Amino acid sequence: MHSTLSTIFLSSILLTPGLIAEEDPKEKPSHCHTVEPNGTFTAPIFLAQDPEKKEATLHIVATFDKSNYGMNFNGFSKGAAGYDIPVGWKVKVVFCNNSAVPHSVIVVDAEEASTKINLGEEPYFDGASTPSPVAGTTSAIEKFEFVVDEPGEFAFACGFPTHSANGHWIFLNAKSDIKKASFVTPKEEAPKAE
Ligand SMILES: [Cu+2]
Repeated sequence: MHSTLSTIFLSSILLTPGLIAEEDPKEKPSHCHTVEPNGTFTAPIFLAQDPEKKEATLHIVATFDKSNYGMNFNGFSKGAAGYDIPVGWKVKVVFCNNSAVPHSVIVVDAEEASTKINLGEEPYFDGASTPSPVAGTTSAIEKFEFVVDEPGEFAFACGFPTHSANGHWIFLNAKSDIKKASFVTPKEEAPKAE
């Protein structure tokens, strides 16, 4: 199902120090991860893509680790990481909440993500949210897809009130000068608060 390219990408993610270190799979098995035969857990592939079809599949996990009090996607918050997507591409999102606290995903303008207390129910692009972004969902997997039809700086934000303003968002940059999608992480992660 996944291309070799994605596998290489996943390897580089798994080598990133600290990204999944706070997970203790023995104590807290995650339905958002794949259980390997030896009992270890593998993180989902955050990005798979087919540049010929102009399609990207994103796995966005809420409360991937404990950072930012769990208000993170894929271990990142406050727009510290995110996706670069070429304009015109279809984006298929698989959202998984790894927490008993409600979370959701809605695409909004980047500035709204860090300032608005309630992001509402209307995503920036048609179809670009989980089914009930304000209510959110607990421990569920939800899917949605949309077309990035204009360039700009957007965000995958949690629509549960107050979360996004408290940092529960990663960026979505729609670019007309790129030919491939990427999951962009900071080169050096700032030390996480204990
Ligand atoms: Cu949230």
